[in-house]
Amino acid sequence: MRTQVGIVGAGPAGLLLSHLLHLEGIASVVLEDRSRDYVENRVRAGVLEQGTVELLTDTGLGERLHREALVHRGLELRFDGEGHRIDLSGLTDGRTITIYGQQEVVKDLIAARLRDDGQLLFEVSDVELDGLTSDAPSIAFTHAGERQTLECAVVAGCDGFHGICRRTIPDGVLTAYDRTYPFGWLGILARVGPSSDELVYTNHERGFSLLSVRSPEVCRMYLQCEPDEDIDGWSDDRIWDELHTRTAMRNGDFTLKEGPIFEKGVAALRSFVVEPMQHGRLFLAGDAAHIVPATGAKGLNLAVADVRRLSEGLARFFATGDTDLLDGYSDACLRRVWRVQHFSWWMTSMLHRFGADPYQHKLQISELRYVTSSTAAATTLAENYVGLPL
Ligand code: RFL
Ligand code: PHB
Repeated sequence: MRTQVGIVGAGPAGLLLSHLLHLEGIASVVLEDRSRDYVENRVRAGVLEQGTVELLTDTGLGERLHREALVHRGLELRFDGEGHRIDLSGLTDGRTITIYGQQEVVKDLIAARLRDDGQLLFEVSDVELDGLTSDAPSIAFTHAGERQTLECAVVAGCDGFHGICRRTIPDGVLTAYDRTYPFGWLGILARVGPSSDELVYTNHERGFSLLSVRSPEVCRMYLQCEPDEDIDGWSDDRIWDELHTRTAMRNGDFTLKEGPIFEKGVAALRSFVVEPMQHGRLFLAGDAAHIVPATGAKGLNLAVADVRRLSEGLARFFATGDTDLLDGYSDACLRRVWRVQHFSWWMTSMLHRFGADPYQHKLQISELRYVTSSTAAATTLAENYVGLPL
């Protein structure tokens, strides 16, 4: 098999890259180790920055998104039993965020690639990269019981944090930076309408909680938990009790609506970056190169920003042979990556319980009071949350 760009991973990064390259007239093949059904139903992110929505819209992926997604103009920070609204739009010249499940983005991307005769191979195994520092790299893989080789000019490593592309790069090439957090998130989906018009991020003495939404009938909610929390210890009743406790308002002015829970899972929180995001003809994009804790709602948006740059560099390269944009890919992405690393770490630090440390809790409350009372501080949160034009 032969193509121009071999893409490993059919998450948002790999699929969107394949779509953007197609619009530039560049051929690609996407290799994914899971089934189509699995990647279309994997529940993850929900918040799209305006820039992400604009890119999806401009490239023909906005039809269902604009029909079904929810546009939000603010969010709430809740602490000490009181809610404080951050006017995201008012503080950022009218910019908004859009709530649309990551798996819906993935479904739309897969539909678009298949409509355009894109080559997506699901359930491949034993992916191996070769010749990365030559100008003719290749990807060996097994599909439907048959070992095959994909010859290409460039490999895009879009295979997420646990993928093989980053790990294929020889020792000594990459520098890794990371931070783990002493907690995880227990996330649920419930069949119930939202209890609040906007997302509610709560700092409570029993731990962080987040109320989000997917549609007028489905809510997404999270609780801070142990990083290795056993989900079997969490009955539906226990989850609702904990959500009620953490989101309660001192004046009793909030009612959390309950409904049947139909999805539960625990995710660890982690910050991670490798530099550079390139080795020879291998370019890393999305979670393969960097991870942020979900508190800033940035991971998917960062993956989109990476592949937008990568597609521009590849378009120039295949049109002219010129590698200047590709050579600058890693540095250009890393500027945004580190801004988002800081923002996600900051939101996480401000909103979670780090053990019984009364001093740190006092600092958090002081910072939350500042962010919710100073226009300058609120603007910092708002402009990062809606997405900076880096
Ligand atoms: P993905 O989505 O992990 O896709 C990688 C794909 O590669 C496949 N793969 C392989 N394929 C072939 N061969 C191999 N050896 C392979 N190894 C792996 C995998 O099966 C998979 O299909 O990475 P990508 O495309 O970079 O996308 C990144 C996003 O998925 C991620 O950053 C976000 O989900 C993070 N995130 C959020 N981001 C946001 O922007 N806004 C949010 O509101 C938000 N909330 C979240 C989140 C992540 C969460 N979890 C579960 C980690 C909330 C949660 C709870
Ligand atoms: C979500 O809706 O899944 C979501 C929203 C905001 C976050 C993280 C996840 O910060």
